[in-house]
Amino acid sequence: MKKRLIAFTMLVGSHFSALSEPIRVVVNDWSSQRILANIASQIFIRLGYEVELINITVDVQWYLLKTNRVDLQLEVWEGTMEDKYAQLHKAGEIIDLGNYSVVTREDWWYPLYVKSLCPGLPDWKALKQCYGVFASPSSRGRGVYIAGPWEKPERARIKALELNFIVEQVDDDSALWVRLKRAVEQRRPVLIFNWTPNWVGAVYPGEFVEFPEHALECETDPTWGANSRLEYDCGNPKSGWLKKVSSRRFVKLFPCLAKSISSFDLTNEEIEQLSAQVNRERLSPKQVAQRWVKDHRTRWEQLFSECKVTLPTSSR
Ligand code: TMO
Repeated sequence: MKKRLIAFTMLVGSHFSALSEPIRVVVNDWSSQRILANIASQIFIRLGYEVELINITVDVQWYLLKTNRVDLQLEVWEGTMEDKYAQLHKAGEIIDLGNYSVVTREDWWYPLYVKSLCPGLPDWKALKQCYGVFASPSSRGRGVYIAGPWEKPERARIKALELNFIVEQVDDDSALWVRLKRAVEQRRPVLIFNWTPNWVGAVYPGEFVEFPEHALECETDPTWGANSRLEYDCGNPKSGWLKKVSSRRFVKLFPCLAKSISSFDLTNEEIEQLSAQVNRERLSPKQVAQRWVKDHRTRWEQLFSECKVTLPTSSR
């Protein structure tokens, strides 16, 4: 196989050299990202490319993107990933393939009934009084905030805002939803990490905690904000971006795909509906992607129309 592909390269030029290399698409640990990774993969396969799905966490992905060992990350969120993204992008080590027409938010969140158990919410200052209702048997009276595995200095924020809380971190999104479901069934107070667009809000009406407004200086300048000695005395952005990022290798080897991906767009509603198919209809990310690719054929065929791999007939 390899030998044949090398022969093609000599025959038809560098455009086809890409064929000998699979496109490595990053798969992370929450539904919508898994689905988009599978959608891209399904499209690439239908166009004639070879694809590998690479399961890794967000904190591992940056180094692999920068060293060209993985190629494509379809969901980079401002609230949790902007620091690392900005650092690598500024150094020219990753490629920005553009934003979706999506407005994102990621932060502390609770189902609505919690408001009556902690009066003053959504204002974060309410948590200074009623942290006790969020305590668990092992938290020694402190409130418990249940976070996902995504990087954000939650403990730094708790410290800077002088909140009497501890962070309990779970492994992936479904672990968060298990905790949420259990609390809702017993109408117990619960504070979890959540985000939009996501399927959760349509099933469990809820709200984000309103922390002090986010600003870049909040994360770099200790004197900024309510706490004059510490950084992170603010919330995450309320209208954050969602973008696609690739390795440098990807745009060199697959310029046509890179161009098309940069025009690939989705709305908040579409991402919510996609994630609901995994979390409510219990389909796998791959099944959801197959359904999407089938139902939106004209849309993606148009977008990727220039990128189809057509081997010269003489080589068959
Ligand atoms: C990155 N995430 C959407 C899970 O916050």
